[in-house]
Amino acid sequence: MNYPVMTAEEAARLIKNDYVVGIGGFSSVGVPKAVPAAIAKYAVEEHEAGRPFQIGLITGGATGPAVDTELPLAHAVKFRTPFQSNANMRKAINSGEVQYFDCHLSMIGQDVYYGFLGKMDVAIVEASEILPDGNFIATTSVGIVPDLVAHADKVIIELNHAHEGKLKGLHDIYLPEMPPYRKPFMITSPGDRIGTIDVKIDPKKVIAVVETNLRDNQAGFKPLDDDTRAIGAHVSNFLVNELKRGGIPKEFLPLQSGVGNIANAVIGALGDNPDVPAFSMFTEVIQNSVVDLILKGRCNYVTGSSLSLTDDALDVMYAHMDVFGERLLLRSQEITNHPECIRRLGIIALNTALEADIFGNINSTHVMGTKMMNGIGGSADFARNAFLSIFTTPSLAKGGAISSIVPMVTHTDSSEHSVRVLVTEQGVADLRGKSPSQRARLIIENCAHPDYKQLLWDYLRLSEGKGFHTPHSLKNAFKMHIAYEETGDMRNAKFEM
Ligand code: 0RQ
Repeated sequence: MNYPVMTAEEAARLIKNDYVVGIGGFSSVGVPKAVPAAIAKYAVEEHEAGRPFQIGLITGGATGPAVDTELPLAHAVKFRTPFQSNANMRKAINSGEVQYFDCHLSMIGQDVYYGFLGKMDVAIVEASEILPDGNFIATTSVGIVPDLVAHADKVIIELNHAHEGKLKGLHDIYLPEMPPYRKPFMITSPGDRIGTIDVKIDPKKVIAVVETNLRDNQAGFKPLDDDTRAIGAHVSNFLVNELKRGGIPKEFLPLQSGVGNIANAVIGALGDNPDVPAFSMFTEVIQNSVVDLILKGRCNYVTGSSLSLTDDALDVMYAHMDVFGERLLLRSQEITNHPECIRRLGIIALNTALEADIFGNINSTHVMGTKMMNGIGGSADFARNAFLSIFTTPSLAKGGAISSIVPMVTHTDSSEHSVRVLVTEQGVADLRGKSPSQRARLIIENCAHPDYKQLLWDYLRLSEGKGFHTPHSLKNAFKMHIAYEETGDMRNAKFEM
């Protein structure tokens, strides 16, 4: 196919002030890197010339430094959706410069093609190969790329030679029909294919191809500490006990694991526990620990929307494509996170909280209820629909000045109705079939840090016996948070009678 080839700088000039731009990529991999960085430079030039230049960004999820560092530093972003995990973008969001619309990741692709987000002027996506018919092979993620190229008026493709010839056949691309004509997704086991290996595109839309040779440069993980080790051990022991008592079928069930250090450590711990059978994963982000587990035969199969791997882990995968080619599949996030698939397959979902309240409500996104950390991501897609939804968090943050177990969360991402099990380094609270009062007792006893147990018991006792189903005291519910803001330590909270 004879698409126009040009430099990133030339392609950047095709983007106009006020454009809505779709950016491919997911969990900071498979992201176009050269054109967004060139747009940032172009924005600075435009601002220096006294002309306005800001664009709206619709992405699949986190989009890495070329997008989430360079563009906010150039003050070039008007709005962004749906998930980011970058200090510069976070700062721009929390200062009010960027309007941020946080959204369940299973829904953003469909929001695009339902037209809920309006017209999209240009999509910029990364490809590892352009096929003779003009369609292309994606790179290390799928995200919402099929939706973006279907919906955008025009498309710019970054052809990244760093992955040339390595990824063909690893993708399963499927774009659902519009309701009321949508059909069931015929996925009854994690490896079922329902689509094509390439992304279909109308060749008339392609206005530029920019050639690159750039690795994803994904950041590594923090080394395991005692807390993450303990959380991993609690989760795996809990699942082994469930298996023994028949709470989980003897075949075991596919796992989903969230993003970040804790999620990566938990999956590693599950793989290391000989009593946990070799498992499959139906997840959103494939992190480093999975590569190791596949090679050890501890993970039979993994399907996700991105290979969120450090370069060395990706090299290990590329060196063993005979193994990974049979055991790994990348899909769009609408499929990996779809309630239909999650419920049918009976996923065991493992996600991370910033804070949990004593009744089991989870805040994964808002520090002190106001400052955005990353976004809800796919956590609630999985939590709401899983066979078993487990949330983990260390019981303390900021050196102990914050208790992650609080009377009332300052923001709710996954509610008490979705959360089945809460795990901290202190222990496990199995919340299934328990009333709010019973849940509160279990969470305080099993999950709260000893430094905060008495405070939380005091809170519960203040509110109990007053005829409430959910024993809260509205005047005291945020006293711990207020104590942190005013004195720098939640332990200074004083409840009113
Ligand atoms: O901040 O590094 O400045 O000290 O939060 O905490 O312990 O490093 O945890 O990397 O596992 O991330 C929930 C953010 C956890 C992530 C979250 C501070 C703490 C530290 C990070 P510092 P850790 P992790 C599907 C799943 C939502 C999306 C999701 C997330 C920083 O897991 O974004 O699940 N989840 N997607 O000090 C104030 C508290 C705190 C706190 C921790 N209570 N108050 N700060 N911190 N607890 C996949 C996708 O969606 C792509």
